[in-house]
Amino acid sequence: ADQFGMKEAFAQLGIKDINEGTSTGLNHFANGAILESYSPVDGKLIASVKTSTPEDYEKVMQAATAAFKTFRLMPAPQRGEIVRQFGDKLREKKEALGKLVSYEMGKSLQEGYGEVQEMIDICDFAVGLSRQLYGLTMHSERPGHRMYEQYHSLGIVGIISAFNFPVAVWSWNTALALICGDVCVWKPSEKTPLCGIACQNIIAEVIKENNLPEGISCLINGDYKIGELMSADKRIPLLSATGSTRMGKIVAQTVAGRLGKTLLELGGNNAIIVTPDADIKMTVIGAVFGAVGTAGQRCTSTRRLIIHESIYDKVKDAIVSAYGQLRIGNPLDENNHVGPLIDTHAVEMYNRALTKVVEEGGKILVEGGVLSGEGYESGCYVKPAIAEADNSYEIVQHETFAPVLYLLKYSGTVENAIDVQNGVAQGLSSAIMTNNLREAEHFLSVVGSDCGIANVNIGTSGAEIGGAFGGEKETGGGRESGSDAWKIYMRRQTNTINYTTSLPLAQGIKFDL
Ligand code: UN1
Repeated sequence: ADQFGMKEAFAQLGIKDINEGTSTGLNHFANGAILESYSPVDGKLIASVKTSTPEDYEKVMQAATAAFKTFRLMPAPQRGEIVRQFGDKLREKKEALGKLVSYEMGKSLQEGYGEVQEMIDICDFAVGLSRQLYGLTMHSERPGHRMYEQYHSLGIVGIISAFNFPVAVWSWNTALALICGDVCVWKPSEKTPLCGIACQNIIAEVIKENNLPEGISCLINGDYKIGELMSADKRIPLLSATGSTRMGKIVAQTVAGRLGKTLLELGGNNAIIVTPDADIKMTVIGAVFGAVGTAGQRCTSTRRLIIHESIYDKVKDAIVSAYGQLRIGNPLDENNHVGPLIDTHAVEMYNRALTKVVEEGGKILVEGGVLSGEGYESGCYVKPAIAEADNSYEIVQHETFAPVLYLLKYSGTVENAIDVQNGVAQGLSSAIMTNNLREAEHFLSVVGSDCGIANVNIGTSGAEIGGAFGGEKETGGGRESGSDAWKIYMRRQTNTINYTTSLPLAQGIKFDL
């Protein structure tokens, strides 16, 4: 039975052979081993995808190199028009692509649609930006001289993305890279290859309709070896990588070894501080969505709640009771709040975290566990869990990509809570729940949160694309999507022009011949 209309969605996305296990994907430049994609929703084999060999990689890179030579000559606003058409196609396919994301990755349908909405939003943002790739003009110290800076296209942008946002993160990079006149080579997660193929089919249509070379946006399905080739490849001036801190360190060192640029979006260990002045109802919604949304598999997922002792029991009871309302099950069924984890390995990590927190002295408040029986055949559905813990526990210091929330207690002033919040290796997202202006401003000040994202009276996840997205410390320091994140996709050139008949030197240096 095709209860959720997956067949129709696959057809719209140009993906063949649902549940038949036959090859799908791009027929060219994919002559490698077969990669099987299983849905965590029902455990079924969705399709088998051909991966690329190192020889295929080379062909892709040649296609991208050739495409860049012409694409960079297209005026930026015209490149914006290409991205506008891409955004329109995404609007048409939002439902189908959102469903595929939900089915292949396991996030709720609402969040699948939300992810495609982020793609549409970044396209709109990029279209406007295509007329605004501004450089500054400066006043020269020399008479009859003019100084300004301009931004030129950079070249091939490599994109390595993670399973948890299998389509949006690619689009954040691609939409900006394209208006900047770059071309893209994308390696999606091995866990979500069909999302990669669906996106490639959509953008390839736009490229074809505009008679542009396909090398403008390339897809390579493959394992970490493709990532290694990309990291070492001098033809890729910028490598944008999303994933674990472990992966990021390897990529960063290899790319730095050839003095290339990286844009890294790595792990988070995001906390919400709940002060005595917090609105409890808002806190519950923000914390629960933050902790269980995408089954705790967002980089921005709420992992720690740092609650003032004076309201600790009240907040704890409210959150525990909200967890009692959560419906766990097929994410395509909109009655459910929480879908499965990506695979059984993730389930193991989840179990390990729950064992570890107890070993370290934590107390379980909401029992976890793996669900079995009808509807849970994939073995990937787990109960969101809550444990009382201490920030010093090794497991609390670690990002577990699962719905495990740690409650931490603080006493005294907000400074103490900020110390706890900042007392981890990661620095992606953070939030404070308070109606106290002094606490809120303190949290946002230079001595406040050390994260790339700091929110007041909203949770840690669900950032809008208009702001720069990324974090500090072991999160990797990169910023993508909004604000001036586009600048990393371009090379800056400072130009000084002399329109006189003499050649005065800067700094007043005399040099007469
Ligand atoms: C991620 O988890 O890698 O802020 C990205 C959010 C989303 C993006 C998350 N807009 O939760």
